Amino acid sequence: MFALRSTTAASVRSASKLAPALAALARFKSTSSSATSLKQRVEQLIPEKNAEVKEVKQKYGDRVLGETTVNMAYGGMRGIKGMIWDTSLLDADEGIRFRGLSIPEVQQQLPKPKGATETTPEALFWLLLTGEIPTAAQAQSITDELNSRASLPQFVIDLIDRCPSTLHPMSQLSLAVNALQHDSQFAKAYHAGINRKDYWDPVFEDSLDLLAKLPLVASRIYRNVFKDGKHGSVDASVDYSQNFANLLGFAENAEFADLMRLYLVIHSDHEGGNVSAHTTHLVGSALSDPYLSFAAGLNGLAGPLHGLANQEVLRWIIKMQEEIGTDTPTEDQIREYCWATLNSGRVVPGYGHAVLRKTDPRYMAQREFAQKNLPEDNLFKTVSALYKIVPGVLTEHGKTKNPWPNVDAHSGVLLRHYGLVEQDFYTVLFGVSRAFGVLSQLIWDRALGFSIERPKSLTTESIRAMFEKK
Ligand code: CMX
Repeated sequence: MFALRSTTAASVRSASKLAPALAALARFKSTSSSATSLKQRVEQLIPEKNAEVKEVKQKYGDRVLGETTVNMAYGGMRGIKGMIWDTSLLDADEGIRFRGLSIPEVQQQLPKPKGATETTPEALFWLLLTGEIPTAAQAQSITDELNSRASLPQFVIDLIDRCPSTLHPMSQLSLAVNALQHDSQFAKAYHAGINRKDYWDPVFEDSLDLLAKLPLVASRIYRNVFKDGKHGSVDASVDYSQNFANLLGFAENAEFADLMRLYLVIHSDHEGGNVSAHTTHLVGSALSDPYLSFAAGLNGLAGPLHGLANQEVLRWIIKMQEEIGTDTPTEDQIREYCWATLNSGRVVPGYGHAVLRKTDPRYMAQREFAQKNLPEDNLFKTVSALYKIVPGVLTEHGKTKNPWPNVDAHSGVLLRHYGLVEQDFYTVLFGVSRAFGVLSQLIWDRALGFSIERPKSLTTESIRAMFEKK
């Protein structure tokens, strides 16, 4: 990987520039097995990754990644290759891979807690940060670490409790995450004059603190807005998803905890260009701390074309059942309802994607969970009927580039089956999961010294001037 075979003067110069990084890599290789904590392991990997990035930039820094057309500039920068996101990569046909692993591979290869059928976001977090499959003990060490950090400052509790129940749960989540910034270790370290080489360390600490606190924040919002306003506490003997299930009020149902594990794993990361990931990365590039960066990402996730689509899907299906007057609509009735939605100038929520061109494997993972655990659920049957009908309708409609379902088309029916029926809360669950992905990359952004983002914008007039010059 680091072979420097050329004997030109330039390559000798670059080889000598790489020497310290290569020496650090050699040190890393000899010490990797002694890593006991995730933080230690990340610290060991940083010199290697920095050496790799340096090498790639030296070798290929002048190469062109792709062209940008005028349509791309007007069309939401779709497909422009302009950022680095190492934790996951999205293929239009195959879907997401986390550090090279597909969702079924993640489900198969990552450790599971005793008695669980799904792997955990803690194990995934290790994979996202290191590119390595954790042992059961390593995954457990993240669980323990997060459990030990799970508490909220009183003023944040008061702040959430004072929100009117009419304030959308996503706004409450964003507000609380911004308030947690009060205790940002990165912000304090920056103020105290930390060396830029060490930025990643307090960003790592903030990220773990934030991940640990999110179930407490999210469940507090849920129980205030939709339940009795009574709150539980974190049980140090169980994993993150079981704790989250308990805090939400679903302690009794073991299947629900497994659903949470699946949910939190599959919604975590979807490469870097989507609105929530890109926003977190962009705001972080100004050295805003993880709380401020992630809160910004959450505000993007709260848009109906992005994460909020999961609440829209269930709302749309329930409205369809109400309007048709049955919870077992026929295929013809469903088709007619889809056309009515399209003809009234609205989108069919849960279908289409900016990158994907086939069924989202996150949809398939949830479908398999439903086939196993709730095959007779009427709403699941309707979701399955939609899967049969909507792609054909959207293809006939002729606008969308991808008529297939995305992740949001399936999550609501699973949550509803277990009694989590409050659609306005669904995007909060997406937000808790998304933190695992975007914070992993944010730690690497600072470890690799990524620059402040500043792409070039143009005016319509300047585009005319470019191409209409005599
Ligand atoms: N229903 C109706 N029309 C749709 C559509 C859908 N599900 N998906 C795309 N289209 C339309 C677009 O609105 C666009 O119309 P105009 O040309 O009139 O503007 C046209 O088809 C082309 O769009 P596209 O290139 O296929 O899709 P985009 O990359 O522009 O947008 C997305 C992607 C997801 C916003 C879009 O498919 C959509 O609105 N889907 C429904 C909302 C949804 O499910 N969002 C969740 C996505 C996953 C997530 O982020 O959580």
